[in-house]
Amino acid sequence: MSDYKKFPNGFLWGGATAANQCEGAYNADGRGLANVDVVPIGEDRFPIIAGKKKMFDFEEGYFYPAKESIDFYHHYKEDIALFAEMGFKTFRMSIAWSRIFPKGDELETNEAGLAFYEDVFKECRKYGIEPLVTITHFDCPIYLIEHYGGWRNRKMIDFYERLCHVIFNRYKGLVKYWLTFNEINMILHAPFMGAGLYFETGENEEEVKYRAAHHELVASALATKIAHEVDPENKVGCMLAAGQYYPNTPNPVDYWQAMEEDRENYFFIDVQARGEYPNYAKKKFEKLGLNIEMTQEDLELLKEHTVDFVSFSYYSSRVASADPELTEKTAGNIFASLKNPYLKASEWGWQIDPLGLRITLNAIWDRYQKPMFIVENGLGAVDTPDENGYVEDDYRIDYLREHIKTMNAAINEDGVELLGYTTWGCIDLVSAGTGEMKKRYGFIYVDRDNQGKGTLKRTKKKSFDWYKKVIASNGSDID
Ligand code: P53
Repeated sequence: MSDYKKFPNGFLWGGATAANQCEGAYNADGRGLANVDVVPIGEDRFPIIAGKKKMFDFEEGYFYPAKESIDFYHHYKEDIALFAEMGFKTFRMSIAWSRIFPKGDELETNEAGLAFYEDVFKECRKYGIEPLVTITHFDCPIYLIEHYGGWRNRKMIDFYERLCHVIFNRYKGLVKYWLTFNEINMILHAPFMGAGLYFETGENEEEVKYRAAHHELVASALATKIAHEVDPENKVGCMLAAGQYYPNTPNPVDYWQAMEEDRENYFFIDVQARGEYPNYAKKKFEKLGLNIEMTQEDLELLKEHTVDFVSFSYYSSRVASADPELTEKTAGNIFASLKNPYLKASEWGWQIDPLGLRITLNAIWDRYQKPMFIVENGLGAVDTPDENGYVEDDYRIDYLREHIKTMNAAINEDGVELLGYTTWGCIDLVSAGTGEMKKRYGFIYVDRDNQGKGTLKRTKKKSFDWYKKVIASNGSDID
């Protein structure tokens, strides 16, 4: 791209992880069990559907990949040193709620859990790495699901509020950037993740989901309020699983469908960034007869405590059609959409669309005019180490390079405001969608396979040195 220019000074280059996908040590030092611990491996790992068995506990015969994961819990010093070697300016990670409140509703905190994150943040600071912390990344203590029904219950707002008070105070001066809920729109697609929802037969699932979403939105506004009160330096962001919808054809009904699908996702950010329920959502609730209880106080909180920035994950664009006959979906994606014939796909069928990132950045910027942060982007691929354990992952470098180019164009040619970029799974970790280790995103290879076997040894891939160069040149040298 001929117009490739410099990235802004202070641009936050880095990588992203989530507690349950890398920490392991699921019961160490008093940690409680969470929903993310009890999902097995495989495409069909979220079997919580109406009328079916609910999985709240470990079961014989199942392999739970998150139990040990890549054991970041015991390797964080080594891992952060490697991130520092790449020159990371920021490191995105999440807090496991059940390390701090093992059940979720207690008044006392688990000091060992709090101390662990304090050590991790201090380790980051030692190298000048700014932590970017997701308060909940798909995790919810099992106890809260069993005893309160997860986020369907209003009481969850209080428990989350308590968690926020504790972490904002404890980590004041160590953490400045916070994200309230990872991929908040995921609640509509995989409601057991994050929201801890399961349904009874015959229940109005749509109503339960939007009620739980309302609780999360209020909790997010409260988090923003508390974060600012505790430290005016704090910056709080929302987080969307993004990817603009394209109409399948120029037929206006397809355009309309694409708009509707976009709204289904942007709905959450409309509330978090603008401070009120958009009219189209109110009308939808009315039309579907959904009863979502909202107090005057809720609405005031939403209005007064909007987020400071909008963050999102981007893996691909999506395609919408009004034609019910069209069913050829992209594979292996919770957000499965129609297949786009103009795009290639990863080994897991996720379609690759770098220009779609520029389109998405512009769509979000046009909608909110708030600073943005790309907090996930990357290629899940099978890596084959050579006899020395080295992986030549040119495919990953190509993927990232093409996305960095369009990101650069969005900043320099379109004028969007972008704070930073953290690639997903900067060190290989467990896949959220399938539980596999085989689906790798990292610059650092971890010796562990789908069955949990391996030495956990860390080895730099070819992309490690490439990303190091990208960061050292502040994005000027991406060859
Ligand atoms: P995996 C689906 C679609 C888009 C984003 O996903 C998604 C998912 C969940 O699979 O989640 C985000 O590991 C999520 C991360 C996750 C990453 O995308 O299935 O925030 O936790 O690991 C990649 O390849």
